Amino acid sequence: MSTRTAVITGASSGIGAATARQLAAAGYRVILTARRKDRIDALVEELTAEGYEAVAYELDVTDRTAVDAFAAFLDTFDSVDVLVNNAGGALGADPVATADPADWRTMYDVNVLGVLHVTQALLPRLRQGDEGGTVLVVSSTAGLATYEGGGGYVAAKHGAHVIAETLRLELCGEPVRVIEIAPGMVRTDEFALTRFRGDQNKAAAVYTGVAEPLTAEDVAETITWAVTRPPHVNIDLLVVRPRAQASNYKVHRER
Ligand code: 8X3
Repeated sequence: MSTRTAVITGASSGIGAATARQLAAAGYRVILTARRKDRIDALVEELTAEGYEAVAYELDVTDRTAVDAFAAFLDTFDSVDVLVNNAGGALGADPVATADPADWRTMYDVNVLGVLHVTQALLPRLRQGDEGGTVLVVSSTAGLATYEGGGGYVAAKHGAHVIAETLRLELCGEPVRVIEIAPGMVRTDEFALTRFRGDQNKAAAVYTGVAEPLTAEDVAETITWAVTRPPHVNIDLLVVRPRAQASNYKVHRER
């Protein structure tokens, strides 16, 4: 059997990078995409040195022309079996009353239209796999419930959640699974820092007193587990939080 291929967006750091490592270890040829080519080049070098098959491709998922060119590039591979839509993020934590519409637009672009672009462009290939294809959306618990200051990010992640739900209905009967993984509090190098525009104190405060937020590796394990189930098993939606977080609101913080 030929090597199965997995495409991971947002693979330059955090959950995306950890997922690339774990899917490679699970036997996939991994195609890493991100805007920051130097980061994915370094990761590809690391994976290649370990004997895995890995390729880096610079991609901004909000740029449809670039995404279509990426899909054409994938024609050189014999199959495209798994798409992990991981690229995304939050900008700001402002209330609806004062939030900057430009931030909302940016979040909609990457978290919703980014998923739409790559999924649409790769779907013809994902439909062709011998064992069927997998579209996985890394959404968030913000895609399932809101919180004050979450508005723009929550709206966008609800959009990503709706793409997964709708696509699963529309593809029913076809050999393509649609999986949604919704992580809660995950401490990565960049998520909170990006959200708070580089303010280290605000970013650190998100995790203050939380003994063990999830790590990128924890979420990547969940993604890898869902992807490696037999083709007839579709993990529709999996919510994963740290033990210290019982809901978006209820987080245990040690003093
Ligand atoms: C991240 C979870 O709680 O910051 O997707 O919205 S939260």
